[in-house]
Amino acid sequence: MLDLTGKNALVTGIVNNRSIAWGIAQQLHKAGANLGITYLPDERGKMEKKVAELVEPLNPSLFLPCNVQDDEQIQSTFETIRDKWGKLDLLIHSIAFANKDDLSGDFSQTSREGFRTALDVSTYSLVQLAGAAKPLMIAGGSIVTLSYLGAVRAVPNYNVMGVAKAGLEASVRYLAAELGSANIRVNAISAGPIRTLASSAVGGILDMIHHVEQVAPLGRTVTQIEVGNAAAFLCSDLASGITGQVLYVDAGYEIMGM
Ligand code: 0WE
Repeated sequence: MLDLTGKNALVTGIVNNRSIAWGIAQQLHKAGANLGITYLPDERGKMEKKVAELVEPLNPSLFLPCNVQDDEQIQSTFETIRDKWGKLDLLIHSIAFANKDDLSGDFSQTSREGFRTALDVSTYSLVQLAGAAKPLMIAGGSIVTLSYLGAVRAVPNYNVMGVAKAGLEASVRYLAAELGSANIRVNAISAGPIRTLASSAVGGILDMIHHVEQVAPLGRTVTQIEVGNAAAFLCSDLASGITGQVLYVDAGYEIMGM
């Protein structure tokens, strides 16, 4: 049923075994996809080593540095995909960053630089990766990005990231409208709060998770693997009629009023 054999998938956004992208990569691998993994390079090469060790069991056929703030790294990532794979089928965008100072306190005090950084890394990167992927998705394709409820509700402290995710969800719709004629689908998964490297750096994340456990219909939070399963579905032919959507994978939290 859910079969991704013969599909080439580029997965961005893995930093450790708590990353949502790691849950997605595992489930794409399980469904038979051929994986390319990107990592955010640092000066010492620590991230390269760490991510390489983590993803080794998934036998990625490409493993590439890709800092989305560096146009040349994006260009060379997609040149390598063209040279080594010839075509790309699936793209997972699981990247976000805002300065920690901009994720608490008064939203009205967000600096121009902080606003720019959050939207550059978290929002524009989807547009740029999709634009680079388009000419390589010659047999059609599926692009999946990760959003959060803070895009459409004022979640305390999410602040500039809420604006970035709102822009991300709008970008999903504009990309879907453009790329549909090439049979490329573009969707977002709005995941409930999960303990990851990013969220663990946020004060009060455990209280938020506890709140979700009280309110969500399923009485719990979701796992990276559950998000991975939804991503595998959106990547598969089972979702051939779905594009431009935001799929909530949040144990039902979003539907509740109180
Ligand atoms: O999108 C996210 C994570 C966003 C994020 C988190 C950090 C923390 C550390 C982006 N950049 C940074 N930069 C850092 O330096 N989530 C949905 C998780 C998250 O982040 C929050 C949340 C939730 C939930 C921030 C404030 C309030 C709630």
